[in-house]
Amino acid sequence: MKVFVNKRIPEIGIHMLEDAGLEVFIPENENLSHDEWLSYCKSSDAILSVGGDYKYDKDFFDECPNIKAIALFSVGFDHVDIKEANQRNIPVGNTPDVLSKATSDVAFLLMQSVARRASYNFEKVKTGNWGSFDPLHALGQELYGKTLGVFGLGRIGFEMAKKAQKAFDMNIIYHNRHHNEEAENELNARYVSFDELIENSDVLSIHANFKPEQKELFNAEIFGKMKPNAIFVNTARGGFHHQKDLYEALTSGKIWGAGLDVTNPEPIYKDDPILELSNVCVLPHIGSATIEARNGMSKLAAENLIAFVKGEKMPHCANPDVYNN
Ligand code: 8YV
Repeated sequence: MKVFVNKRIPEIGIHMLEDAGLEVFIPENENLSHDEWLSYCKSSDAILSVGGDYKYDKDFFDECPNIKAIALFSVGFDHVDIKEANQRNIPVGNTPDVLSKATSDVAFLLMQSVARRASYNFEKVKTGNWGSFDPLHALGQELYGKTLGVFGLGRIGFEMAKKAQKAFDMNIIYHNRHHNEEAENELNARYVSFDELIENSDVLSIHANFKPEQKELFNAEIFGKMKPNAIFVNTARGGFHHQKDLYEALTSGKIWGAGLDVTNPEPIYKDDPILELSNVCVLPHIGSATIEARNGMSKLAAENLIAFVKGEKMPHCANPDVYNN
């Protein structure tokens, strides 16, 4: 079976695939045009898909009828049309758990960076503007005893809530499709309606899987309902927030600050005015960018493909329903 891997990943997964007898193809030039990428897909049986740039939609599946399995190098699968994959009996593997700590670390980092205006102050130092001591300039806020609102309390949200509680004794409220009993028992997390979440969070952190119907859910109306001291943190998907509305909310004082590891669009335009704001910290989607997490992702992606080749269920499958077809 020929597996197309569109970018180099940590060796561990590649060795696992080769040891299992799979033929692995990684192109020399990793910055593929859409046509190059498609032609490699057409000549492969399975894909180990790295990054969110390529869409696996109806057109893709129609053009690549030979593709039998997809192993994503990500936990998110918003770039895959799961219904289309199910209809064609194509299992789609993902990489949960191994990146939960790393991604929640970035949410926690952004929360604190914004609370203490770290990016703004670093910029001042870099540009030679350390300045003289000013007791009133660019003061931060403390997070002790404040309320963290988690939108989507799954594995990553749980890790974020745990850290926030341990470090700052924060109260945890959350909104989800389902109750998270583990978080309610262990962290005393309280399930609230979406409106309650928005209105009561001092820090609002997004950790949900992104679905098309949630596109720009966090818009002017929602920012308008948030607390003026609120910090908005998005490490999930940029599509969750309306970038211009966020800018407006940040400049008009509707909210206090924002920490983004994901932007809308992604990458962010280099002249996006949000980058000029002193109450913002933006990172280039580095949630899972640790040696540990990326090794784990490589291993899980390989495990998924190896299970498929053996005729077994993928251990981490984004569309387990495919096995009921
Ligand atoms: C990846 C991610 O870095 O897992 C995810 O869903 O967003 C990140 O871990 C990104 O998807 C590139 O593969």
